[in-house]
Amino acid sequence: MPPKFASGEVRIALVRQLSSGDYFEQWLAGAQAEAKALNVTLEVSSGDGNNDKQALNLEQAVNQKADAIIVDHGFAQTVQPAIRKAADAGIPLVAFDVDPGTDKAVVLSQDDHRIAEQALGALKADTGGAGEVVYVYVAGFAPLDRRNETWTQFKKDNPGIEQVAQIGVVNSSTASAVADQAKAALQANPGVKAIFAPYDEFAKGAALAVKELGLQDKVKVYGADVSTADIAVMTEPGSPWVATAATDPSNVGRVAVRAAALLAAGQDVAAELKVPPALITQKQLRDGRIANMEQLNQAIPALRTPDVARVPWAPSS
Ligand code: SR1
Repeated sequence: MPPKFASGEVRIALVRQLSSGDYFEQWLAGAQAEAKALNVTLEVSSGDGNNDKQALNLEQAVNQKADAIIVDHGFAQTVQPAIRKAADAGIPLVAFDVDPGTDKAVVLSQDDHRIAEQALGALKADTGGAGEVVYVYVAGFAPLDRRNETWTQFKKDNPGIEQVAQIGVVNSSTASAVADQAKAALQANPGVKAIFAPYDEFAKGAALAVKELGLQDKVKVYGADVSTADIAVMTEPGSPWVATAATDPSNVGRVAVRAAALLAAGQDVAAELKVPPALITQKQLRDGRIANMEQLNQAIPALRTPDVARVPWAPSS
């Protein structure tokens, strides 16, 4: 272990845009566990959806000369100026789900095109590639924008798929806001067969709307992300949420901290790191009696990616 790490002097700033919801909570738990294992201090801040606040937090991390910075989500125009300052100050940076605007940062993502491809593959298999679909999307979030690229191509490749409504909101109560929007969209479009909702807060909201309208035999939900709470929603009797494409968010948080730690130690890290997702179906969860993330990780060992940004001196990763 490099001496700076052994003495516990290394500080990594984690500068988040969002922190509420299953995905972001699991991600943070993984990041904190990895920081503990590597004996580094993780200084966590969140903009809680306020982009100006996130930019200020990032400026602060630069001014306080963190040994490395992780920027977790964020809008390019608000975070890129401070990312440039970090680069100019020689502070290594990992950009997760945000475009850093510089090739000096390591870019980490979950392979969002693949996430969308996997979920849409399930939608296509179930619908036969034809039918009315409600799409849930909010522009500006890099992972959602990449998933949207795949959705746009999917519609071109499958002319029988008709997007009859686009809904979406990201705030501190995303799932319930999306549920209200989804209800209205379903009532206005009684022929809908599927909802493509590629973020678990979207999928939870969509599933709630379908159930509240009693449409679960007609309308199925195809989502992204997974958590123990999501597994409960997917497997409950009559759930319309039939497939999700996901990584283990806590594993992704671990990867981000490992990459930042390597950079803080002056080691090389690939310019781009991608954590591959897996397709998880309702049938697989029910058949395998999978009720939580631990059981899911046992069933799908590929969700653990210890070789992505492996830290040679780590006790175990
Ligand atoms: C508002 S962006 C939400 C997405 O960020 C992460 O990439 C998760 O996968 C989630 O779907």
